Amino acid sequence: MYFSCMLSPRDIKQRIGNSAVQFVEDGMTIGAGTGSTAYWFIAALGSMVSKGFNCQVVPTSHQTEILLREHKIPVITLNEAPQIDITIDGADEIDPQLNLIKGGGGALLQEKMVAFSSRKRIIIADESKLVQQLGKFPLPVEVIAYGYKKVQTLLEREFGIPVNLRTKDLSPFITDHGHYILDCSFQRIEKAESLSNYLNSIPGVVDNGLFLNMTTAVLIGYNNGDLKILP
Ligand code: A5P
Repeated sequence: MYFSCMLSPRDIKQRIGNSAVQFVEDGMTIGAGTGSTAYWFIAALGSMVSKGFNCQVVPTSHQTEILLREHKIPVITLNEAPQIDITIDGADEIDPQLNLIKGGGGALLQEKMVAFSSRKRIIIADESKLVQQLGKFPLPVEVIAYGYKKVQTLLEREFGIPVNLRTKDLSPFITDHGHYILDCSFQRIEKAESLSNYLNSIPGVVDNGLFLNMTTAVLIGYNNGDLKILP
């Protein structure tokens, strides 16, 4: 009888996080992602730092900054970073061209700024994040709180889709930079580039969760324990 070995979601993420340290080198300035997969990369990096590995790290969120400090990993701000060598972060959806939806954790703005300033951008994710077409995961759009309902109504009418204000404990979810998030249920995003440009042209929109043409490589963890680097 054949038994296939299936790992738990937590074990897959831990395996991906441990393997992601293969991309970092001593002395690097590193961007550290946000979320439950990046958590394990930071834990693995922390263990290397405790053994003398030298690096400085730019966090992509307040939550990540706390985690880095818990692991005694040297933290610097984006302004202080001369050049970020590599950023390692998670994603919510990854299409065959390695375009992404990010922002499920609400950190998309800082994540995009740190990624944009990085020479290499590595995405770490389990196989559930691989999709043929972006859009099933609701696209987060970060907006300033003032007048957000106008943006919400515009997007609902323009695209005929549900657009929900993200909430936490029955109040609006507030991002690290004091903004709100509108989650847009497109289901299928056909023209990601023009959509992204359109969204970012609306007064009140700060940025959106489409990360296009930004990914250097993706490290994917499979349920059976395999790891694969794409492309
Ligand atoms: C945070 O805002 C997100 O972009 C995360 O990187 C993304 O949601 C992936 O998180 P998980 O690794 O927890 O799925």
